Amino acid sequence: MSDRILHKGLKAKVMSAEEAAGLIPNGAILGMSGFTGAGYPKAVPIALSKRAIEERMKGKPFKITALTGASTGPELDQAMGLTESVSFRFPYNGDAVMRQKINEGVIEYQDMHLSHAGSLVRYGYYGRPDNKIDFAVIEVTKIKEDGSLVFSSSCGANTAYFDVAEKYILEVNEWQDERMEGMHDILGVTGRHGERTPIPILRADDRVGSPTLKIDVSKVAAVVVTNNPDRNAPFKAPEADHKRIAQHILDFLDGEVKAGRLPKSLTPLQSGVGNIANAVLVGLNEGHFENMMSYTEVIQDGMLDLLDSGKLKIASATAFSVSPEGQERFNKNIDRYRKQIILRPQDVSNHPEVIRRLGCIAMNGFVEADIYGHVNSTHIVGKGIENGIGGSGDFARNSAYTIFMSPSVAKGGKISAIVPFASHIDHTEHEVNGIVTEYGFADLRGKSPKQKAKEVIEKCAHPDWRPILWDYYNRSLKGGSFGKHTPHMLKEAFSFHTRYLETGDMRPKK
Ligand code: 0RQ
Repeated sequence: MSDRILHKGLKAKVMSAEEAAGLIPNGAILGMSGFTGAGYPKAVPIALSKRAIEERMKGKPFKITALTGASTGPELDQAMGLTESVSFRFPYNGDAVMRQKINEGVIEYQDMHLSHAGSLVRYGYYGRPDNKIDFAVIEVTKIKEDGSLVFSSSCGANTAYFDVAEKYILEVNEWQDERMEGMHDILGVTGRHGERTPIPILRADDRVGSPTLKIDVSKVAAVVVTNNPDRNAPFKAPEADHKRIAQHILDFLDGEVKAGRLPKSLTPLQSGVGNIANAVLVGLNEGHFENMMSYTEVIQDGMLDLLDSGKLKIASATAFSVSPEGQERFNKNIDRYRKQIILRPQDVSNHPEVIRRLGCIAMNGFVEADIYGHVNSTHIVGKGIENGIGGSGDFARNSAYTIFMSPSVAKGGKISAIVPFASHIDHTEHEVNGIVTEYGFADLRGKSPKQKAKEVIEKCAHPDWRPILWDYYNRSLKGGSFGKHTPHMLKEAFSFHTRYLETGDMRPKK
């Protein structure tokens, strides 16, 4: 028996993952923990996938609705994608198999701002006619004597799922370090529209909630003990282009400090996931900014480096996304990190009110940006989803600085990340104020669309693509007397994309 389950009544609910999965009927709506490969349930989803196969062999259907915090790991999205045991996925996916099934039209997916997810679920948009969901399936580190829960490596949308689920299945993961207790700051954003009160976070390091979550233990249907690692993927050492992107951002921030618009400690940093974001953090660690704070959604290795060097005083997020080496370092120094790291529910970590108040600096990756500054973070040629908007929209719309970054080309130069018209727009020119590639930083503040186009083409586009983009822009500007605010030729606006679909290359034939 696990010594992580201290509540007597809940000890009696321990069963195998297969038995727990057996409680879940076909068509059930599950709200699961998990965010950026951290803190997701690892045994019940595998058991559900096996069950789906068994049921199908008996000629019976078996599919569930999978709601989570954000991305999970192979035990959930890959297994359930492969077995097609999910009918609807929400609000974010980063798994390649699940992505393929979504893009093949086998699984329905709604990609949603992560700060909105809990509220939408509480309003019943993903639930049964009575607005409830069937099960919350949540990974925890520990169940205390009074039945309160110590969350694991992510908080995600757990509180919302506990609020609306009829029954709970808890996975107690002994792999998670027990000493995480005290790192979480749980505050439910539960008010109905029009009845909400302020979230009293005035600084990134404010704690405003409770370290554990008290639940109604009578709703717990099963407790499953696991001992499986999070999906901790290694980071690549920053490539030359990533380092250049990072340097452009650091130079820009330097300029802002010199201009008196930012303090030397900057304002709280939000940094997306991935290798470019990590390169920026590495750059910050080598730079001269001190006493920084972060108010972000994910803590990755670069954040740990910054905490270790003392340049970052505090990291507030909703989840970890560290490498295996980062995990080791985390466990080794956990007593110090507990004072430096705050894990919050995603409707608090990503809340527009707090982000706007703190004046965050948001830095996220993009798929493509257009010459006028509209950004596509999610869709390949406007149709296939890559991952999802994640928290990028929450931070982009509300931060003091909204910076998007990407290499200037993809797929060996066949794709330009700068296009005439973004084929899907997640972030509009109204909130995007910086676009960065290895070639430079386009500062879009205080500029009209035509002025932005010049900045984006000259600073960000790959040199091979600049004449092609100028040709589009100049010909757009010529026609008639109307439409000189944001010049376009609608028949050609997606010519880069249509060429790519026809030939596998966005470049015009010579
Ligand atoms: O494809 O994997 O087949 O090689 O897209 O691109 O360059 O590896 O970049 O991993 O940083 O991801 C926008 C997707 C960038 C990410 C995005 C292809 C490219 C490659 C991935 P391959 P890279 P990254 C915090 C905030 C939205 C969510 C967000 C993202 C693959 O940053 O998901 O910001 N952002 N969340 O080759 C066709 C193009 C392409 C392209 C790249 N224009 N056309 N393919 N690719 N550009 C996190 C959370 O909220 C949880």
